[in-house]
Amino acid sequence: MLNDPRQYVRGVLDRDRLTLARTITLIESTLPAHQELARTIVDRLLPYTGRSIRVGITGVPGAGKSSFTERFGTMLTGRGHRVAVLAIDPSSSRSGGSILGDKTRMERLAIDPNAFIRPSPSSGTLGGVGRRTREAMLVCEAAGYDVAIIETMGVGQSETTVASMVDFFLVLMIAGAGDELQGIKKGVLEMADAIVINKADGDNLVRAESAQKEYQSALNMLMPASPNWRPPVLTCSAMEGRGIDTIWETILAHRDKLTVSGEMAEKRKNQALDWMAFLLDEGLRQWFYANPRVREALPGLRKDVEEKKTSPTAAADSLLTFLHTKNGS
Ligand SMILES: Nc1nc2c(ncn2[C@@H]2O[C@H](COP(=O)(O)OP(=O)(O)OP(=O)(O)O)[C@@H](O)[C@H]2O)c(=O)[nH]1
Ligand SMILES: [Mg+2]
Repeated sequence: MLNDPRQYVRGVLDRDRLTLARTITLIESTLPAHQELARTIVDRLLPYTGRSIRVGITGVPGAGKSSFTERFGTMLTGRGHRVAVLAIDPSSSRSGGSILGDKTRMERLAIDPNAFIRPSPSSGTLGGVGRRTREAMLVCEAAGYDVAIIETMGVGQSETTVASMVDFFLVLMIAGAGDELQGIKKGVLEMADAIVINKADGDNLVRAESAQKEYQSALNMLMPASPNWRPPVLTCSAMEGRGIDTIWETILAHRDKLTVSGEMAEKRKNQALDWMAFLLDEGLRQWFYANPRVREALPGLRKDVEEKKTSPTAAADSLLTFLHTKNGS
């Protein structure tokens, strides 16, 4: 591995795929030296970021996220865009099996010179998925990708994390038996800029269209997040390639409306501030637990609380007093 940040910065700006991949590997690394190098590189690339359309995609396993991304991504590269796909994959850190699955579901995109696909493991390192994915996205933007697709499976906090770093959050659904709203996590509807019912093909077409109506009426009952955008419910077939262009047009219309109203700039600004607040929380916590006096006193105080010798409040208070002393003293 190289260790001169300038080489990485130049390589990324020159759109060299290998350097891009290596930079993301540094971002994902848990080694302090790599983390520091990554921080320097990302900082220097920052002026070249922010120019992509950032699209988040979520959906239950099997909804067709990878198939959709394949269609959507190849349509975009066909129109002259450069597309980066960052997939947050809970299983990739385990076996890599599902990366292989995705490679086969994204056969064309995986070999498309104007696309860059990168699965990112969802465990480890400071800031978790949020930090790695956000920084990987920034680096891809600096490498000239003008559409960034962040794909996540609907697990844990990953939907909220992804929604907080994109311009447009797309929830991919499939028509199921019975209550169409079953299985959708509360809060996900509120985050959606559009809901798309996939697999609207063959025998499933009628069910997809009735699901569309049900979701639309559910959405109509919610207060839209923006006065200028009512999240639509669309249908598509990733398999047949139907409805994919309408989704892109919807994303562009959303961007245009919110750009004119000033909401897009506001959204990105707030995302940056939220991100800073998150990093501060994270850093404070690390700093606190690294304090030698905290480390020394914590086990005893935990025990005292367990045995009701002291109250949780008193224990926390006495630990927090250590913050008034210099770290390490
Ligand atoms: N009929 C039909 N099948 C589809 C469509 N899109 C995807 N599928 C099928 O649905 C299955 C799941 O598709 P994936 O693209 O792997 O779904 P995913 O959401 O990425 O799944 P995970 O990565 O496991 O979360 C595959 O067998 C696809 O062939 C579609 O539009 N119509
Ligand atoms: Mg997938």
